[in-house]
Amino acid sequence: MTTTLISGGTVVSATGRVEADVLVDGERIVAVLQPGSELLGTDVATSVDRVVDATGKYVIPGGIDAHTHMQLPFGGTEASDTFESGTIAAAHGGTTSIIDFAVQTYGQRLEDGLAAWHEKAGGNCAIDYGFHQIVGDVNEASLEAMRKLPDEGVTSFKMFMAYPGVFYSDDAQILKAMQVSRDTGMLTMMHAENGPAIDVLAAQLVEQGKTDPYYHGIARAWEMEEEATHRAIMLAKLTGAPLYVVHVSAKQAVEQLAWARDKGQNVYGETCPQYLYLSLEDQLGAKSDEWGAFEGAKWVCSTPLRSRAEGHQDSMWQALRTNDLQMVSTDHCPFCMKDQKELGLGDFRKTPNGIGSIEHRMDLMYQGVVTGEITLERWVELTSTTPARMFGLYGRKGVIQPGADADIVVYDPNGHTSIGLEKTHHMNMDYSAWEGYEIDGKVDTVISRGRVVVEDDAFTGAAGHGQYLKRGLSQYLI
Ligand code: DUC
Ligand code: ZN
Ligand code: ZN
Repeated sequence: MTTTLISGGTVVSATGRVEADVLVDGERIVAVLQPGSELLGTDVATSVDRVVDATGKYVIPGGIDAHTHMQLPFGGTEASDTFESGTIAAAHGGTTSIIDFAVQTYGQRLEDGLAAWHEKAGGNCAIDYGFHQIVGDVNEASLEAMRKLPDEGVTSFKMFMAYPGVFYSDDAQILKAMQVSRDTGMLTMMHAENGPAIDVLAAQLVEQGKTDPYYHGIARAWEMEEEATHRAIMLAKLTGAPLYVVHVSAKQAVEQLAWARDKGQNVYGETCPQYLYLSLEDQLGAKSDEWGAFEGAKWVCSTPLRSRAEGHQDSMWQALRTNDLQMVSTDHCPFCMKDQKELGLGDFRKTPNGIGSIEHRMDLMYQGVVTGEITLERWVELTSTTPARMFGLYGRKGVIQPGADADIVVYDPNGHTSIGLEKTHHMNMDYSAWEGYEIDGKVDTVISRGRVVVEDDAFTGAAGHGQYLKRGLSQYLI
């Protein structure tokens, strides 16, 4: 087994920072040592196979992106990252675990949906991966099958209050699924937008000739997110199900979460980098020689980008500070402009919804440390430690301590990252949603279960190194 010492760095956790060396044996962390420690009378650095010099750098638990969609069939096409390309891009960006969404489509057996995802991911991932289950067809058989998901290491499932005719569940279906959540302890994840009402508004806009991508955000008004979030909270309260609301973007939705949490309800929420940095105004202003106003399709996602003038972005950062929101995931759902996003030319409703960010989440959130939005420790908590706790991986992931998997990122606060298609881009997309973003920090070295998978900007890992993560129940609930 290879032994590695990560020496000279500042080990940062969710609760503090300490100058320490981290000793790795094989796939696990075996010790967090005082700098220059001796083992059996010998300097540790001279007795290991490899030393990673982290002097002047941060040593953090590998990022966990708990919301990704590799190879998702959606919007008349398929998300463009495979499990291989998406996890290699993730590794470049300091993410060492993902939790992707296995899909049960309408009319499909739940078990078959999960099996299909194992088929897609198995042997192809560069980093460890787990699954949530999308329940796209709530019926007696799927409700029964859901009860067996924890045995498979799938301890959370997602339902949609949006996308009628695709993934949508009505309130009766949600209620029944939440009863399973209550009985099993599985976390209910909710896409909280009022889909039927949104579809009416979207059709009316198109009838008025308002077909540009910007109108996607107008149709998906924040009121639709606030209302659905409230409804999900009330159904969760009634059933006793723990609730986790995904891709929160509206400040009024956060207010709903905070209201429920203040009453002691097991209610949680994530936001994504796009809702912290990008805005509806940016989308309105986006025009290019190649695409004209259709340039805005690059940022069509759901929930949509929100108005900066209305203060949604500031509210997201604040909620991350106050723990009204607990985590940052990407909702990585990449599509190319060519042949994919361009399906929405002339009708924004036909634009595949999604943004690719898996490679940049750790950097974009680190920039929030630089600008003073969050602390260094909170950065680690939001991107690694809480995702591990929320989704039943803590102890093994999300922490640098003896016995944990050696998923470690050495991050250089004196480095610099220029994001752009021609610069730092390993996602399978023909554009970057983050073109031109500059980060005052840089991923230096990435270690996945003891193996160096990224160094000097080069991928040194292998597709197939990533293992399936059988997750336990959430370790975050009150
Ligand atoms: N939102 C997206 O933007 N893409 C995939 C699914 C979703 O809910
Ligand atoms: Zn969603
Ligand atoms: Zn999603």
